[in-house]
Amino acid sequence: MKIAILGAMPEEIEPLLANLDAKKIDYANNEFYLAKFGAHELIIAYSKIGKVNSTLTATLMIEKFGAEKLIFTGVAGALKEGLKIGEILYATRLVQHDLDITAFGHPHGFVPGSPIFVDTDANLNEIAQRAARELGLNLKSGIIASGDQFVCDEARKAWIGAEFDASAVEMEGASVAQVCHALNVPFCVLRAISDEAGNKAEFDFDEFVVKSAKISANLALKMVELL
Ligand code: 4EZ
Repeated sequence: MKIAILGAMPEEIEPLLANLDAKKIDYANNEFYLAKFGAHELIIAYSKIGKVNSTLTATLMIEKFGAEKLIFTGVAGALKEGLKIGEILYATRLVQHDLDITAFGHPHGFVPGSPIFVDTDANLNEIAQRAARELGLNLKSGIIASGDQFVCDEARKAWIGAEFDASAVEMEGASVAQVCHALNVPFCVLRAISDEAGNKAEFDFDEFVVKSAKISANLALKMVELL
């Protein structure tokens, strides 16, 4: 099977590439890495940060490179008290927290023709849980909210958490979800916590991004072993 593993930043996929002998293809201002892994063919890329970049890369992985399933791996800011730096979750569903036509009476996150929340694939989430057990990881789950903003503000953090009942915040998951939903490709989103999205979150992010990204990437690779 052709399986896409997508991150947003180099740090989020480098732990994968370190373990593989991959061939690099440059296309559309992106780098795509092709590698064999057991019976599977992997397509690995980092999209660059944000919803637009990740939309493009996810679409290319599916439409140009033929990915049949997609695993997103990376880091996120925690919105809930119980989720700490270094812990990891999978998204049950994803929403765009910055999509706003509320002036017309619509709810936050909604535009006509698209669902507010996109669910991740139950089968992949099941495999993520099995993979986590094998690695001895305590895999949590929850709603993930995405937007084109690094959240490092207590008020914004509280609002996103309350409005969408979201557990974590990042900048790509919900756009990748829209792509996979539209193209009928099963997908999941793994995110290890790098910061708590409050004041000065950027300092925690810088300190923990590499370590947390590695935790998520390892889980993604273990999932591929079980697929
Ligand atoms: C975006 N990613 C962060 C990109 C940071 C620095 C040059 C994940 C993330 C995140 N996104 C970790 N913590 C976050 C937060 N508090 N708000 C938004 O996907 C770029």
